[in-house]
Amino acid sequence: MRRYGLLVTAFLFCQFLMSPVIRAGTVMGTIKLERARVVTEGAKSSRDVVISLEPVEKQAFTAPSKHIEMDQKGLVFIPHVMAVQMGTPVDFLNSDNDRHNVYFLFESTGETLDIGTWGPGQTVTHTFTETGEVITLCQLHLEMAAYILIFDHPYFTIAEIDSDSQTASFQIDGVPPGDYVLKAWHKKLKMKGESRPISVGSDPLTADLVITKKKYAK
Ligand SMILES: [Cu+2]
Repeated sequence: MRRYGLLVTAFLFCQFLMSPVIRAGTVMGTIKLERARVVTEGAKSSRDVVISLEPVEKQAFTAPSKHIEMDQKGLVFIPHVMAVQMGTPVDFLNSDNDRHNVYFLFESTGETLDIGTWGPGQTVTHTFTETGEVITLCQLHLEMAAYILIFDHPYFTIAEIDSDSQTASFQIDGVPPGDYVLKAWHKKLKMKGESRPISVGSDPLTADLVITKKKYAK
């Protein structure tokens, strides 16, 4: 009986060794600026670059149930740039001693949506159901603005441009092998070539890219 048990264990171990292990890949790289320089500090910061890997084959991804936050503090939206998976609840906080409003301008359609005006310490939760770029504004403080990028997949990250070197680096982990389109979004600049097809395997992949003024991007 004991010997039989050993045989079963050995058999299962062999099965384990032979089963194809699909390892998720990593995509990393540097972002360089060409014929452009950006401010990386303060409310007018242009330091954020949103990097995304859009799967070529459309799949339905379950959105995280964990809420993410956008605060309004010192008359500034924090963070200034947010990337979120469609369906993720976003909590809009008010940490000021003043009332704030939140309304969205959907870049692709030009449509707006006002989700309300609320006082200190209050929070309103909104869940985006469309992908794309959304400019977030406050009717009460016209200088306030933030950007929200909504994706229908979880493969994105935000890279920060360094003030001195004017470069950024990024890494996206846990990417299943397959074909993707690599894109970079910046509030003023554009990725050179606009997008790049890449094939992800189980080995880490390096994809360096350049962002520049719109007129030089193509
Ligand atoms: Cu406000």
